[in-house]
Amino acid sequence: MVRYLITSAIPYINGIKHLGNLIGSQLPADLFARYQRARGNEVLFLCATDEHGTPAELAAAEAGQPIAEYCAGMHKVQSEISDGFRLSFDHFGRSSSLQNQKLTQHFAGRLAEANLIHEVSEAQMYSPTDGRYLPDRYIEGTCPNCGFEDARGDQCDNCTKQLNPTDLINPRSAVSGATDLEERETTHLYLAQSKMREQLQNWIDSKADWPILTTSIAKKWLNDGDGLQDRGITRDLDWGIPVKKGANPWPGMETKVFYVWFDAPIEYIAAAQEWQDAGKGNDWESWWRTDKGADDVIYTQFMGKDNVPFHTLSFPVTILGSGEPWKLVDYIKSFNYLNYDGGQFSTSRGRGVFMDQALELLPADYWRWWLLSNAPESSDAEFTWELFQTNTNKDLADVLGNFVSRVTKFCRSKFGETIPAGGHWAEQEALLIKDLTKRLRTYETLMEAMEIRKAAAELRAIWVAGNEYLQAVAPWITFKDNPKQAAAQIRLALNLIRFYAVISSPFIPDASSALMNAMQTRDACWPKDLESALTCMSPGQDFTVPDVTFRKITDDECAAWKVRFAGNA
Ligand code: B3M
Ligand code: ZN
Repeated sequence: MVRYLITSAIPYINGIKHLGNLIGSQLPADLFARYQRARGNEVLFLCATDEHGTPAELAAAEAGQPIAEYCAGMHKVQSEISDGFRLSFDHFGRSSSLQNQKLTQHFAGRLAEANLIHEVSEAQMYSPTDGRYLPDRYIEGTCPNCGFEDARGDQCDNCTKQLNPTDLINPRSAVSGATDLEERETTHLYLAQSKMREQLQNWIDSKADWPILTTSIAKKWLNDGDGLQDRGITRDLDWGIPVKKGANPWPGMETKVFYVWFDAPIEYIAAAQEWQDAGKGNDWESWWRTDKGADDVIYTQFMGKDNVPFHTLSFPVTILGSGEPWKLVDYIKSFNYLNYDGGQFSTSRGRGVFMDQALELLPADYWRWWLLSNAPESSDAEFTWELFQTNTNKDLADVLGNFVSRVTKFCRSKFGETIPAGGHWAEQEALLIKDLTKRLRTYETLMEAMEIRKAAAELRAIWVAGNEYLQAVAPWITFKDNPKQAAAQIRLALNLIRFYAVISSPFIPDASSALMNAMQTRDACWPKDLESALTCMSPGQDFTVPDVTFRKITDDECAAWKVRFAGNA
């Protein structure tokens, strides 16, 4: 018996995320969590808002709100939108929680004891124009690695390299654009990542089954001469976790806070503690500590490719360096980018569809299905309205929805809203069962391996097989000469609806529960043997004809949405 610990990258608090962010971590993590639960496994699925650092400070300033207030408000907003997308977190925490504060300070204390933190007196960018130090996103400039001109002080978005603010070429203030920056001496704490190179190397090398996207990024920075250089983990900011050594003060660090990327991954652990403290569970340490029973836990992380260096290098250094038996991640599923209609999603330019807007247009399942079945796994993917319309109309309305509608309406007209009795399965049914058995096992293997696009394709093929069966046996024709045989066929088809509801629930949870309700069944057991799964609803049981499961998206809607979300150039 294994247990599944699942985390999604924790979204920055600064505003509502777009569909590209959603498919980059939270949605696939939810798919996997729902799948494992549906298989009867115990799951702890955690996420949170990432509330510290310059993104939060800049956003609060722009909103003209005190930062604590801004974060509390945005946490609520993000939490409600996650619910709207049916993201089934067991807990949606906050990196600003007291639990995370204590745990972050604890880790820093342990790392200091292990001589993995040292103090560095360094030049820090100071902007006289802004009257402040410029850490991370307060500073922009040219990436010394790839030449990208809008690299930020902590990372280049183009080549994913982790940076220190002083690495940037032609640095400028992100607040005022000022370039008259001065370097001032100040002392910061550095995490000695380089001391752990060998341990990290061995650990990454042992992960032969990880996606190439994950290991290639990890290896690139591990083997790059200075990719694993020591990193500053403190900042001159007001908002953040105060720098302490466990519960003790850290002399000289009184005015500093930890760097957001130091405390954000620790929130994965703290979120479990928050989950327990909120009364939703107990024994959180049994999920996270191998000395407290976490040996049977399989831990999977989901994230966009830009987050991979922090999860394969920095965070493992924190965990391993602590010398304590915390659980290390077992599998990292990472994603490329989703682009929007020939360009990039852009928050500043309002380009692309954001999570709140998407839910105003259509129910969550439409988005879930399209995004997951087009997940940017092996390469970047692109959202266009044409593709969205074509794919969802075909898969959801024409294939799945139409099957449900034809079967239930035909049955109602000939036999009433009750599973009909009589007749026997013949060759066509045996063939269908054989085909579905093979396909279901493939689907399970793909879901287990988190091959999301391929799993979606297999699920689609399973829906198609039902339609083809119906077309081939044509109960509306059979009925004329042999109503009993038509009853057997339609009984199987009604059972297929329940079967579809069960196995599709990780992708389209709302439609699945609507179909379960229509079939008036609560039996959501994952099908093992197809023959029994397709005889689960017996003659005499009532059902109802459901409302339209999926409607079609019209050309007019698409044309209007294309204009509405084009953004201001
Ligand atoms: N907040 C970046 C992002 O939202 C960052 C992830 C933290 S995961 C510990 O993409
Ligand atoms: Zn770069």
